Amino acid sequence: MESKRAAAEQAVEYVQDGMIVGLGTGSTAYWAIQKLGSRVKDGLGIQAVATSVQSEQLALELGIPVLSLSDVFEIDLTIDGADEVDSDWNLIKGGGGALLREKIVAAASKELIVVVDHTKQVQRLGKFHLPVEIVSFGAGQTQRKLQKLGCIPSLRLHQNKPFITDNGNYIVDCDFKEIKCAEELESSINRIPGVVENGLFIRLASKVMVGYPNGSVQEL
Ligand code: ABF
Repeated sequence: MESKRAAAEQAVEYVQDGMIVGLGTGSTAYWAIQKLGSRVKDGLGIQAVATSVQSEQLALELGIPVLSLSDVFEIDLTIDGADEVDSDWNLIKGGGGALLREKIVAAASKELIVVVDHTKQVQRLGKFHLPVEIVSFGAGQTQRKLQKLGCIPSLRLHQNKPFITDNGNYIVDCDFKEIKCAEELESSINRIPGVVENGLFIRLASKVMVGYPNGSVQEL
């Protein structure tokens, strides 16, 4: 936890008064939101857009003013976690099931700081099964088309029922073993009818901060 907290809190140092801040989702983004909450209590004047109901609720509890993304032209800085990050700063995200809003918020942001612990750094993406958000209608068809792209697809379950995202969709976790061309795969997946979005984030990160157990942080 120290590694994640250290990376998240160092990322919050980049938040300036007056900013509109994107709030990520997951246990690393959690620490960024906590730190932002304490800076807001000390007088920092920001407004936030959350990437999940969970992060929005946490922000409101901490007194961070929350906006709807529809009311915002552009986000100044988003701080979010990731499941894997490679040397080109391409990411796999979505382990927490929030990838759709995370990708929309990331794409609306001038800057995206990705905060991870050192275990998330990989040479090649794919060991973490790629989350893909799909609509429930024809989910079997969609999974079969994902399989044809070279993966073993598994419908994500929660308490033995399909996991339902904040947007009312399903998540399929796709085991590609190793992803050789992330950019090409990202487009191929999104061309499948029934797919809403996938967890490959290609060239969206502007900075990566990596935390270590001793509390040190490497800014890539
Ligand atoms: C979120 O952060 C998700 O996209 C990703 O799965 C998660 C990483 O998990 P954690 O920060 O809890 O390790 O953005």
